[in-house]
Amino acid sequence: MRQAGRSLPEYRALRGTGSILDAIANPEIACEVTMQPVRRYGVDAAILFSDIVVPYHAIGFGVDVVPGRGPVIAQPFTHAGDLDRLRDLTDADIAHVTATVDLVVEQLAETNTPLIGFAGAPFTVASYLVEGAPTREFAVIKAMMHAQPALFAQLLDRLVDITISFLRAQVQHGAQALQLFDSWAGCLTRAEYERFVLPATQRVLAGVADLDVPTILFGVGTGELLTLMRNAGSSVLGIDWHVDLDEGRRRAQKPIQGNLDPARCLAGVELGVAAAREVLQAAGGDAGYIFNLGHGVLPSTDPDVMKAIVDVVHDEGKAGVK
Ligand code: 1CP
Repeated sequence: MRQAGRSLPEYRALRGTGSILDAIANPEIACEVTMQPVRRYGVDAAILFSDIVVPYHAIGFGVDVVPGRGPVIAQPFTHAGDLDRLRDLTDADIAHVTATVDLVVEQLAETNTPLIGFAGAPFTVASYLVEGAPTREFAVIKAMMHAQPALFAQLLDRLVDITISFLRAQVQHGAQALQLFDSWAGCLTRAEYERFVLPATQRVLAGVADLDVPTILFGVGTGELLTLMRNAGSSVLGIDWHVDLDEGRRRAQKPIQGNLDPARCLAGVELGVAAAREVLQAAGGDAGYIFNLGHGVLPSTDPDVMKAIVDVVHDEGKAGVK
């Protein structure tokens, strides 16, 4: 999740006011930001400080990440000619990312904490490239999907290749798990997901299968899609709070990660901890369960609430849930 970033004062102090892409381009800063939540909270894994648009910025697609808004594309993807702007990713393109992974892995070794590398799944990345900016409707990408299915498929094909290269590089430099964020897949019907999106996601996960690291596939509001997503090939499915944990697990038929509503972390330590306990209760003694929020930490979250939640998860984990 976009976790450390938005709530920690030490993050804001370090990052300043420029584009997040400048912070990501600097391995010392990106390493430090990755480490901040690990030090403060003692979480069981770190997630790399990067973003799903980083590889596309790296190949010069013309991406910026606007503070308070998110990824914005100067010239969105509109026609077949734009496929040429999505060339293969080379090691040199992402040397800053792999340098960060090197630094982080070295620091995490001291506490035996694994690093989760990540990428955006093809559909979610395509939604930014085609829409040009964050959207709630996904109208332009859905129109392309239906009106120009061949172009849409070619676009996703290009994104599959780039995503596989990006994920493989992170593992080659020491990431011990991978998360694939299909954050916005929940805007699709089951039929749309199955026909237009699932095959590309399957190809990404098949393209990293030989690396033998656990993979987590996550999306927001994907409760209705879980019985399809479980066929994508990930080891774990991430779920948000829209679907009850029990029901999510029944649909996923594999280990699940989630699903505390980040809004419930805004109600103070006591209520935040109570909300985390509800999730743990729902998880029961499931040995494969991974506690997480259902989406990123909200910017106004009090770090003391997060710390109390991590502590209660660890305490209860000793009693059987881990
Ligand atoms: O926070 C961390 O240290 C983790 C690193 C991280 C991750 C895993 C960032 C940094 N971004 C992401 C993934 C990401 N980026 C996703 C998938 C996960 C999710 O759904 O939250 C998505 C959809 C994005 C795209 C993005 N980047 C948005 C969403 C915009 C929208 O459509 O609503 C935003 C706001 C960003 C900027 C961003 N990236 C990361 C952070 C900490 C931020 C926040 C602002 C900043 O500090 O500039």
